[in-house]
Amino acid sequence: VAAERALRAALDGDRVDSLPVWFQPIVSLQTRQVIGAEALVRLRADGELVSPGVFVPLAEETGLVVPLGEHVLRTALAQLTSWDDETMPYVSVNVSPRQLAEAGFVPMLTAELARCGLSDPSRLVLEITETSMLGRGIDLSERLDAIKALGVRLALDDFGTGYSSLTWLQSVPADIVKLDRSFVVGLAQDQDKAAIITAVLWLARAMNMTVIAEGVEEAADAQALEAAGCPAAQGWYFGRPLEAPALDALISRPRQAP
Ligand code: G
Ligand code: G
Ligand code: MN
Ligand code: NA
Repeated sequence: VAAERALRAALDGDRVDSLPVWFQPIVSLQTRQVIGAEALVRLRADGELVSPGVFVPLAEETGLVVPLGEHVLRTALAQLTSWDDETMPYVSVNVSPRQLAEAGFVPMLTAELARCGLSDPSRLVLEITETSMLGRGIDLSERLDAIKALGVRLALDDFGTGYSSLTWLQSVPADIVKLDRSFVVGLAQDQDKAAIITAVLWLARAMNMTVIAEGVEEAADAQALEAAGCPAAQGWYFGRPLEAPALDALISRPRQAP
């Protein structure tokens, strides 16, 4: 209840200050250069940061995820437009199931793309999860086709967990598969995880999708991913979610050999 009140107040007030959008780097495993970033919202209430793990589910239940999602998309697009495409090739934005199911979602996305003046819409990636598909009573494939028709790319988030199935992989016009961190943590010491990663890479490639491994915290896991042929990754080992200027500083700093 306290979190809901704080979220409502934040949406009614100065959103830039109370709902900052942070960015976590996504890197090429071969070059270790930043190839993109995931936008991750925070809630600042009474001077403290509340985790989206707490308030995003609550925003889903109450419907506040609609104005929240619009705020995140607008903020992320403004930041992406201010970055040239060499500094930051793309930004990836999470879209919750309820947000995607809203009738106004595609018109909102279209309007925000026009408003920010981004010349290449493929620099925007939307991350969706399989729960988006279940029991929503909407034709999700039509909605995803409409998003693709705008030139925006799609990523399957948390792939490999929960209800994410091969049907999902086959039925969604996705460009990117984000392999859940449960398959990445401890990969270097786990033959089964390595086998799963190899299989997902093979499957994704056959379907013209690229793979981003999530949750890389250790150098050994980054190395094992690279050896398996995984093209890209994100995780604390490469960088935590940061405010845009801090991410800029990280990108422009000469890289030490890992
Ligand atoms: O940043 P953190 O790891 O604490 O995020 C926790 C969860 O909140 C993750 O599942 C993440 O996808 C989700 N999340 C973060 N930012 C957003 C957002 O802007 N929109 C939605 N729908 N989910 C978000
Ligand atoms: O559900 P989604 O994949 O969007 O969640 C992204 C969340 O994962 C963010 O909240 C982010 O803070 C978190 N995250 C990013 N990198 C790591 C990592 O290396 N380890 C852990 N435990 N969490 C991470
Ligand atoms: Mn995500
Ligand atoms: Na994920």
